[in-house]
Amino acid sequence: MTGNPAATFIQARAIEQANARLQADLEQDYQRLGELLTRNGIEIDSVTNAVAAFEVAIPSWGVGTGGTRFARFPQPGEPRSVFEKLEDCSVIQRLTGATPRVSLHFPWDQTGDIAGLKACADELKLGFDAVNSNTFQDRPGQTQSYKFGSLTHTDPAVREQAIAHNIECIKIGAQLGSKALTLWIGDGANFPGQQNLARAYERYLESAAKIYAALPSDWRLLIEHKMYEPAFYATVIQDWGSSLMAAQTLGPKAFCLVDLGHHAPNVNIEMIVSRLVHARRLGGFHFNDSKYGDDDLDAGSIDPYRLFLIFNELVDAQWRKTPDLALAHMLDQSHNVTDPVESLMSSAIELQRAYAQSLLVDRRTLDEYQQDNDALMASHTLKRAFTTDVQPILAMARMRRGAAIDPIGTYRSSGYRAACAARRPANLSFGGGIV
Ligand code: LRH
Ligand code: MN
Repeated sequence: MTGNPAATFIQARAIEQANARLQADLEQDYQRLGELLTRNGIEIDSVTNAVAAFEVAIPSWGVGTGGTRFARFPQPGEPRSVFEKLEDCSVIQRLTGATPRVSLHFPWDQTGDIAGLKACADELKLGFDAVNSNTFQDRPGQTQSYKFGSLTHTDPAVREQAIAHNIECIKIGAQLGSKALTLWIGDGANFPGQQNLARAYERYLESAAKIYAALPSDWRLLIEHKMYEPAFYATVIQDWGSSLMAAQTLGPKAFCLVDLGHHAPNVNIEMIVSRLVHARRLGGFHFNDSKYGDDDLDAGSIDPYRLFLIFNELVDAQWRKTPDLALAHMLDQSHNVTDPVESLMSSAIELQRAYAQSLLVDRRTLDEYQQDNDALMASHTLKRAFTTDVQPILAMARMRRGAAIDPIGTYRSSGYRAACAARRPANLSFGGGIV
């Protein structure tokens, strides 16, 4: 795998040189924040260590330029294969230190050389998180169409094809070291009456049980619900209730995955998170942000307080000693107007920010205000943590992991994108869709 631009352009030395210029100011800011937190009984290094240990997976489909049904405006140096996608993912990991794993999507990341893919990832010091199946698109040579659904299709031949594809994804994932399958299906209806809502759900449970039975013992099935799109009247796994009932029906290896963009505007997602934690069935997240629909915008770019409130529920669950809260954190975004590498780096950092702020919540005091029904002071206690500028903690966590104090600045001065543009002839397909 010679000529890997990530190794060439984002060298440790370049990161050290860039950090050297910023280190003194960082240490000053860090010390000042440390003094402030000490006054509130918080040891800054304990927060920095927790942030440094926080990891989120990169969606392989996120490093290419995304688009909408109207258009896609590719940019220079787009990755043309899963191998080039891994190169870009390793740049994000080198500069943030927070994204050591990649979540693949099949058949988008199909390659006849799975062993080569594993070797490439090993060389780039990347691992693989949950694999994603795809029974929401037909591909050339496919015998059964998914036009009217996949795992819930009325025709058993279509369901069998979809089940076989998911089992194939598990097999590939197992070769790559993944430990989970994310199962999102677009199955549903566009017209009232088009589908028997109850029977469709029963077909889902029957099909998903066959996929569940194929899971290796140490794997998990992550069920992803979504309110609408591509179905615009009813979606079989439309909400957290449908997902939770399915997980509880399938078995102990089935969990619910919360994609932030899969809810109606203003839905209280942190409440859903709290309920799934209570049910011991919260399996992970697809982080992104949205203003209207499943916009797949950068995490924390529209409503950072909502992101904070979600992490606040996770930290509160830890504080209440909720057992076995092992979560798969993943980003799931579509980058239509920014450099995907930059957007994914800043999104990973926005998750770290929300996590760090959640660790600053004075939970004992908050608990007292809640017991006393002092609504205002309870709200203020949360807001105080949210309004604390934790930037020095985030940068220090990166520096201590050998990553960049200023990832975007270091990336831009590395010339990586321009080098990729020279190395990867433009794929000028202006088609629609996410990839
Ligand atoms: C569906 C979804 C799902 C992926 C796809 C790329 O909207 O969130 O997680 O398979 O996006
Ligand atoms: Mn998703």
